[in-house]
Amino acid sequence: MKTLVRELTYSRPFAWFVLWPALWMGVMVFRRTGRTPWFAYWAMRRLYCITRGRSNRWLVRLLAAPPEAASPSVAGLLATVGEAERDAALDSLRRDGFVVLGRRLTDAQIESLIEFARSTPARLMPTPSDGPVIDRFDSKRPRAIKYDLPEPALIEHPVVQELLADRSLRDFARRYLGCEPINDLVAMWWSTAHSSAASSEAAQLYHFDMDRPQFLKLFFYLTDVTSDTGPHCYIRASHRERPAALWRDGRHQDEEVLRLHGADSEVEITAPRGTLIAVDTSGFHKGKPLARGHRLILQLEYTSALFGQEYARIRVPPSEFWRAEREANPVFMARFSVA
Ligand SMILES: O=C(O)CCC(=O)C(=O)O
Repeated sequence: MKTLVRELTYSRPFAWFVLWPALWMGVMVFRRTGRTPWFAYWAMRRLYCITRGRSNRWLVRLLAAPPEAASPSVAGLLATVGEAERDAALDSLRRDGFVVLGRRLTDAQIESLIEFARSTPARLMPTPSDGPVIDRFDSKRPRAIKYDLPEPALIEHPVVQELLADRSLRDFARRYLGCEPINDLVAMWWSTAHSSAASSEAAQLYHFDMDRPQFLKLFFYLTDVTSDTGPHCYIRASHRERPAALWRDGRHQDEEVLRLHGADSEVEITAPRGTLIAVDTSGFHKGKPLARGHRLILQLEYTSALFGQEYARIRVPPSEFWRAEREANPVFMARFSVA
């Protein structure tokens, strides 16, 4: 019965009579308030599956800000990447859904971020049955699979601020998204070998993200990542095409995804610490459960519009960084307000 009702929500009549009106109403509310009603967010996710992604392209045309004119020189981590190399990277990203952009952080930057991640209390996931839910990461005695660091503290870290202000990263995202990007998330977390069973909550089962109509995630590995220490895994090209049975929201078992996509479509992204990877996580991806050790990762997300999942609006202190960035980049910094 439950399955039948669920399947009904994927049907075309349901789409025409319920989902499209809900989405349209949500767009009107969003335009007035900057907030998306839950039913419109849900409708966006369902319609994405029913229309094979076309409804999201319509949303992007409706909501995204036009791209700023490209500047000939873009300072930052990708400044040394020539035009031809950058365009080849963008082509790979469009074709495969991800691209490895090489080792981009210095040892000093990495050490400083690791020090922050060790000393800052993080939220344990899944919630442990005993002891505190907020705790510092201890590599000798991990108490959970994931330690998620708090975003308000993270965005005050000087290296994170450098990355947020990095024009070359923003330029890369702008070219991929085809519009003026907005930052909608900065995240960092430890993954551990606390349990070998894949955790759905810690995103260790295949899924696609659909918090917004279009987005790009930049991941920085902050520890060396091998096949044993939790590589980010991606099903090549699954952001563009997928078998009919996989146009369904939710977590999917490895066996199902690999059977339907072909085992050779799975890529484990192993790389040394400091490596930058751009991923369109509207394709199937997951973190592989760790066999040993731990992994620290930093993520910056760029989106076309804040429509969709509830997002954090953060009041930031009136420091020079926030004042200057907020003023120079009102679209990119839209969810931050200076106190
Ligand atoms: O930990 C990972 O590599 C997976 C992360 C993930 O699913 C996400 O950021 O959307």
